[in-house]
Amino acid sequence: MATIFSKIINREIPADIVYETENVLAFRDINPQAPVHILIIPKIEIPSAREINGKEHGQLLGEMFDVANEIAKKEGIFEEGFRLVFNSGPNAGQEVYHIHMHLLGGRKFKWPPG
Ligand code: DGP
Repeated sequence: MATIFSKIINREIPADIVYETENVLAFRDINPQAPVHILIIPKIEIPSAREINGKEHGQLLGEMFDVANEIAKKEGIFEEGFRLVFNSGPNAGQEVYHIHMHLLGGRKFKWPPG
């Protein structure tokens, strides 16, 4: 089902887009939890990480990680490190059911997460 992220992909609503490939789009989170907080999404609609399987989506997932590393370098947080998160389903607090990788950086994070 289409979400607000489909509207961002289709340029129907604005977003601060930082990176784009044929298959992947990355834009700044509207409610940043760190100095760098970017969402990396596939252009195809997949609701959550629970619908991922390696055979079908391996290439796409690999591309999302390539994009994350590329952005981390551009944002100057590659060496110091960063966090990549997929919130998947209700207990993880997923709000938008279009799979997205959070790229968070620019500060130190705690573990375990809240
Ligand atoms: P999650 O809880 O993993 O589903 O996170 C969804 C994130 O998406 C949340 O951090 C806020 C962000 N978000 C929701 N709507 C918009 C939007 O319209 N634009 C942007 N840039 N980010 C959004």
